[in-house]
Amino acid sequence: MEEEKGKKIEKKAEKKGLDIRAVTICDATAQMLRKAERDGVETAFHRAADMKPCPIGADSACCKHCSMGPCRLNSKDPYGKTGVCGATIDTIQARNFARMVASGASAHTDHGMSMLDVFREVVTGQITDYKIKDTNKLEEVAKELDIETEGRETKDIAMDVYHELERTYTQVEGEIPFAKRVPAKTLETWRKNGVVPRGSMREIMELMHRTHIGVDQDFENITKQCTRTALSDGWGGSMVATEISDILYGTPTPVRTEVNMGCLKEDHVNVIIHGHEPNLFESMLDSVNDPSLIQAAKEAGAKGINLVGMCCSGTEMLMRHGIPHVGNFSSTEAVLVTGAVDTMGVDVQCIMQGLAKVADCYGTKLFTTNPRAHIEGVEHIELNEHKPRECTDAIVEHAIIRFKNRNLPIEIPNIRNLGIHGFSHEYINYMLGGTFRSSYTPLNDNIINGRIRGVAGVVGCTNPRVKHDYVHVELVKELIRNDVLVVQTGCSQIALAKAGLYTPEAAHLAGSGLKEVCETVGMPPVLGVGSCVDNSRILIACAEMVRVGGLGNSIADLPVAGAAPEWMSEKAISIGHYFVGSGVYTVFGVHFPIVEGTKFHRHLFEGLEELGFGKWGFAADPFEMARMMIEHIDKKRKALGIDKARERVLMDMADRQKLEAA
Ligand code: SF4
Ligand code: MSK
Repeated sequence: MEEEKGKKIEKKAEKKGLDIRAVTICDATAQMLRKAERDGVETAFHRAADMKPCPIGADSACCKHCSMGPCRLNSKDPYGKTGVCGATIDTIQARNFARMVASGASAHTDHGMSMLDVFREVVTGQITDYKIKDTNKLEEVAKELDIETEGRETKDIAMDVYHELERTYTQVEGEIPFAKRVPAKTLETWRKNGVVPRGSMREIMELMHRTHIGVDQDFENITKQCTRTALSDGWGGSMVATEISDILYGTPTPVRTEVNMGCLKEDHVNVIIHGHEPNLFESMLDSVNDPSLIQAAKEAGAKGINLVGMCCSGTEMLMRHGIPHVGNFSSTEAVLVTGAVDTMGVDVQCIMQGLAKVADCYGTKLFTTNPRAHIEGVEHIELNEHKPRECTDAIVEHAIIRFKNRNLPIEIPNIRNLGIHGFSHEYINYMLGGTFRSSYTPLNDNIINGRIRGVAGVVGCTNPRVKHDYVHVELVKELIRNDVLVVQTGCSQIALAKAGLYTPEAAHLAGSGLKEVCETVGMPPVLGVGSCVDNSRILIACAEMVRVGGLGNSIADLPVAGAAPEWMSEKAISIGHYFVGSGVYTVFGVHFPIVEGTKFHRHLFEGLEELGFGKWGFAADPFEMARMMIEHIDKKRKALGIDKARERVLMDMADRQKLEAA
């Protein structure tokens, strides 16, 4: 039976024969895809090549919200017919888009609420394996929330912070706590448009209600609730997840570390953690440092235990502890093809079900750990935060057994890329202003004087529907070449780290203005700020740029833009929409799930900006994407009256001499 199964996979892979150079620019992934084909193993790249996306679904021109349907409209003639209930193309698209936002926002807010649960239990002493590590940050957050800190015990402050932040999720009426962080003019726009979030549970519930058959059938009104829900993610669920993770596990500061598959070690027991919640990884860090487990690994013939990360769990640990990272979303199956991974522990989000089969082929032990996320046929060892070591020690023990029984050839791509990661908002503040006057003032000054043209957030997933890492890398290179400082999170951060842009030396790829700033401060032209939940750090940075002054009164005034060039998840849509809701022009790649030329399309791509928000954009090509973002940044510079300063700063010596002679 097993043999038959193997033969079937082999046939499939043979039949497909991917053009590997056309699907990825990551050399390690390419090497492993070649090996996978030799071994007869299928990956998402093969499945993507084998399965054409449904064109009607891709354009979001179908609805299955009730059993009078499913109803399929024609994206070539979108107003030619309606659904059985009479729903128009605009209603159908807006509802589909809204449900993506609801799902994405729920992923982040559920994650954030779990972090808050752990925080509460730590504060009350029910959980003892995790501790409050960053009391300074706790106090800073408390002060922002108007909680008294002077002369009070950490525990009392923490409990007040918990109660206040719980409102982010559960509050039925009133504005969420971190609305306090939103620049006044941006908040005014939100209030005017009725989109200041209440608790995220309420917002997500209402959005799901409104997208039910026969409820909200006005695309503009649906979009309004979409915006409110997405903002409850960005300035709510995600922001709380980031802040609580920093308080519990430490606020990141720059750390030199390596990425790519070469971080696996053939002579070590290799353990990978993949997913999104830091609780699992933090406990695993303790497990792999436990002398008795290290001893057991040595007795099994290994030189030690090698812990590495993947996807966003990996990016958080890279930022906080300098743990090496072996690859982003599209490489999660490929890394198992090395045969060197003894166990992979996963928690929530972006865990491909296909991992189970690939792990099986190479004898890797795959474990699910979160009660929300089991995989059929995969062993589940639940992480109980009251005794997390039971789970993580067990995963290491299984890894040691697998190491001892390794019986397949191992091939690890010999590629590692050194870089500097860990630029939290707090550190950027310090880096630019120094210990005694930490501030964003130097950043704003350099934007005003034109050395830095603007700031771009380039974030998000990778997607086997497009050439892996290519759009991220080319887009970022083009932006920095044009003096745009880039901040990054998630899988995009890892794409650029693999491309070698996380070193101060990469400043030579930047335009002359940005290069000068990087060289003065000693920073790379691309700053990694964490996992996809940590996009909230970019919101905080935007708010700080407004607060420091000189660049307008709202986030919508700033010369900034955002992009998710290879997005794939519903979380990405929620993130994109909270940036748009906050005032940022946000460009997505791959494919935008809307029929072009419809009223809903116009509303997202133009109408929202007219209401004082940001707006959506789309381009599949990285150079076109960069052009659109730079054009927007220049438009904002002009509106601020700082466009001339940039022209002056970019004059070269010959230009200056000409001027002086005149
Ligand atoms: Fe069709 Fe309307 Fe039902 Fe959607 S809600 S499936 S458009 S009948
Ligand atoms: S892991 S959401 S593929 S960034 Fe956050 Fe990467 Fe996108 Fe998942």
